[in-house]
Amino acid sequence: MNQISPTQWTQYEEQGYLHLGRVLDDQELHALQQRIDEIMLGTAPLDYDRMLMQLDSTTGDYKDMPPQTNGHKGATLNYRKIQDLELDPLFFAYMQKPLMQEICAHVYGDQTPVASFRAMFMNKPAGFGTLLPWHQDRWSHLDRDPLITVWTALDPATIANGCVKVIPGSHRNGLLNPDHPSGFVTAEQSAHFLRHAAPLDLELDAGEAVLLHNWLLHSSDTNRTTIARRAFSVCYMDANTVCRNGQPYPVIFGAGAL
Ligand SMILES: O=C(O)CCC(=O)C(=O)O
Repeated sequence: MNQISPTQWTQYEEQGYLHLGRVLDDQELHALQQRIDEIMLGTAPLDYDRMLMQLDSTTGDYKDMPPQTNGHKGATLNYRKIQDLELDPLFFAYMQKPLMQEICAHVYGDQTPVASFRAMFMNKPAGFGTLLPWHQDRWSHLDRDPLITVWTALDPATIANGCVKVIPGSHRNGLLNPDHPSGFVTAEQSAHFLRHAAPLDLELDAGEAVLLHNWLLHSSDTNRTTIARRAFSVCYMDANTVCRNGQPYPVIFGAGAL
């Protein structure tokens, strides 16, 4: 039986986001929380040289972020971003849950193989976190746009610790800055949209997830609390997508799936 109703899909199409509710039970949540901390501390049995890792900025300013490069950068919980988490069996199992398959089949068609463009830890370490400016998720080096992201809270995501904010319905304007390599919009563009629609804070409990249309304008603030805001963000795309630099992507559902 489908877990997402036609009414919910209509809401998603209108608003560009959909609360998926609790998607991890206590045991699964605890296991992922523990595993991501092990990955940050360098004690997980993974090939870190195959993983993109980035420490957080110390100023909260986007332009001050250290580069995101392959390999472990020291045992600390102050990572901002870690990609290639499909290499970890626990995160990979989560990516293949039936709910994710149902979402991908609805969006891309049930005969279309689906790959992950990125399986990414996004963190706002306690007392840190970097302000993420308004943007759409799109990448100009792909021959077609990945359409969806499932964003899962591994800690409570609140206004105070930098939950994701969205401008509901903004995905319906299409790509705002098609020439930008990764979907950032200008201050004038975001101000224009914010004059017409109030931003919505997507506060979630740990273990809850939200489905996001990749063209929905979103941003997130710094973390002013003593609680980290750990999250797992997976962008699912049509596995036929071709990357201009020839990079292969892991297939998650359908022919060729890992
Ligand atoms: O986690 C965040 O603060 C933002 C995440 C984001 O932009 C994404 O998952 O596409």
